[in-house]
Amino acid sequence: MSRIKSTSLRHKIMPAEAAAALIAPGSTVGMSGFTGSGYPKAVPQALARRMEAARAAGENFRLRVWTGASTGPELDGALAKADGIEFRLPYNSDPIAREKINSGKMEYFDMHLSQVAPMAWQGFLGPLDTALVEVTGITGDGSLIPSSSVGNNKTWLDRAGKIILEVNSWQNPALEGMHDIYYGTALPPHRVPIPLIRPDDRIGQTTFRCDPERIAGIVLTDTPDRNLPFAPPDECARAIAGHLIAFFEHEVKKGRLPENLLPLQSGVGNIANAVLTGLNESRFENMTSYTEVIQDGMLDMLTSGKLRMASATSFSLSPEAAANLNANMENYRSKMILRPQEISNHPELVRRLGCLAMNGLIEADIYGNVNSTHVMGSRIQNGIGGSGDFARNAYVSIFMTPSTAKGGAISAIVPLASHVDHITQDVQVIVTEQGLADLRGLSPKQRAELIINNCAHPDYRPMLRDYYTRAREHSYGQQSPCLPAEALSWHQRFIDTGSMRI
Ligand code: 0RQ
Repeated sequence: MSRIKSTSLRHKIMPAEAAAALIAPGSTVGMSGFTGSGYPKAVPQALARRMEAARAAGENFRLRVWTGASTGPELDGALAKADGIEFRLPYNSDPIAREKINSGKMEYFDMHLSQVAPMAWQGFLGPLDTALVEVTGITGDGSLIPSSSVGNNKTWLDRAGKIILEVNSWQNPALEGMHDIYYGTALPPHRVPIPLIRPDDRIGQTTFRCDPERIAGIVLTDTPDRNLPFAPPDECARAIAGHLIAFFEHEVKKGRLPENLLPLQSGVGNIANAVLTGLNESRFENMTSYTEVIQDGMLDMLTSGKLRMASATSFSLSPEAAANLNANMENYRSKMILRPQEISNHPELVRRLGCLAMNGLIEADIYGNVNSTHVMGSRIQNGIGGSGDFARNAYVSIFMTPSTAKGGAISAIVPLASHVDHITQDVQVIVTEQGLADLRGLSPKQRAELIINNCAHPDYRPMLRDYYTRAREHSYGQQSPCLPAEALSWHQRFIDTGSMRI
């Protein structure tokens, strides 16, 4: 209750069940949440109980769910388990929801994360009935103090017919002041340049505005974010980090990067985290980041002082790192800025700042086309997330991966990607534990030689070379030689090895 300073709003406090009852079957709900941070926890679970009860009574209760990015088991997990999500955007990493999508029971619109808010404003996504948003508190004038992610909340709060808030007292009240909510975006022809020149510029306000008339309910919660541990960097991750840091050193020596590099963008997952650990142990100083997510490695870099500041839209921390952040929020707050995802991932800003984009992949082909999303071309893993926002607009667009998956049974370097998220023009560097391929300025054939020699696992190089040689002989054209039928049959091996869940 003390988190709600606006006394005129306190009468709207209600149990999660009552708030869930305000959401009608079939409606569209814009929920907070980004990489397991700042998502509503109580109302989605109450909704899941209603969905289960409806199903037991032979009724259908499903929702259209929009978020910032991935959430947690209390939201995506609970709703998907209750078969309650009819349609989902823009990113998912929940295993139960993934199964529903891949078994054809849930429609999924996988989007560039920077485009969600503009597309909602343009009206292409349809009306938004309810905003369900976790906040840290409500100020005396009714403004909302954002939580551990900002995501698309500004847009949901402005556009939804009604608003349900979860005020989570687990979130540290000292988060107040860390956020930068920019209200200057507009649709063409009224769009103007975004006045952000450096990663640490503040261009907005620290709170969300919110129309009190549309607040239909407020639920008090005290539940932690989903905080998953990171694996400590193994030999493979360390090797990838080593190649990348050597590349950065080379670029500095050549005068193509400044001594303190350029703003870092780092994807999620263990490899990305290991690269940050490597950078923390490197000779680089005074670095900055302009990224989506602040993960453990970035927090460590802020602690050591190697990273001067971090700009993002959310946290994605292990339980230990979350506890450390919570205990030392006062120290970290001045070095961090959380922004709406349309700003953290904005192509104009990524291009202007010259971000060094470092993202993961599922497979890359020998010409440098990257598949980030679909196993065997059809089975979604997570989604494109912010990788496209950054890759196309980065100063250097880097993709990193172990050279094999599934214990060595599958090569991450293939003749022809079974699905393409990032075309060859958007992929400038590929790095595996085997080595790094700097593809800038190279033709497709030159790229193929380099990727096979530098990035593929030695076990797979002969097969890839054999494919490439035959492609050179039999291809219709010699710009990007290929044998399409045979290249795609390469993926048949995944089934034959028995290592895929089909
Ligand atoms: O499956 O869990 O069943 O074993 O894919 O792979 O090795 O855990 O790798 O966590 O780094 O994720 C591309 C998915 C990599 C991620 C991707 C299987 C593998 C495993 C996951 P299992 P790992 P990571 C900013 C940037 C798109 C979004 C993005 C991603 C599972 O980086 O989602 O970049 N990227 N956002 O076994 C078959 C292959 C495979 C394979 C891996 N070649 N064939 N299966 N797998 N390679 C952040 C946001 O946007 C929020």
